[in-house]
Amino acid sequence: MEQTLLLIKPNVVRKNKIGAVISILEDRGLLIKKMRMLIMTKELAGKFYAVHTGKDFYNRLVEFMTSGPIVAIVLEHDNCVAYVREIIGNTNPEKAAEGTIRKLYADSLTENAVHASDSPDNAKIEIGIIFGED
Ligand code: FUP
Repeated sequence: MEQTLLLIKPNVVRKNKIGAVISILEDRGLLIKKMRMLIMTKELAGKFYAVHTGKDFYNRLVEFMTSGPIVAIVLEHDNCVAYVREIIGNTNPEKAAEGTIRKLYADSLTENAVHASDSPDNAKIEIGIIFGED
């Protein structure tokens, strides 16, 4: 069964909405296979967001992602990557559809509540970065 990596970002943790986000995921039938709370180091954020190195928003993104605890979750479902991307909504919360996690809990384009892998190949890479061999 296909898996994806979802990150609940620091703004959601600060707003006490971890449970609200997890409820949406479970209510949509997604299975939680692994979960851990962690604080991203600058090094881990650099590895995770390597494709964005050098972009104008990169420093802002790394500062935000290392600003407090995050919750990392491995989810499983048929067609999981595309399904979860639909549930989280557009990267830009102003463009996200009603009822999506980003529409509900994002504070800005950078503080956009959650991350989810954008392809099955990236899901494998990202799960490896966060969960390693466990
Ligand atoms: P997504 O795959 O939806 O997480 O979006 P991207 O990979 O395009 O962007 C990664 C993160 O960079 C986003 F979650 C938010 C941040 N970002 C900005 O802060 N500014 C931008 O202009 C684009 C992305």
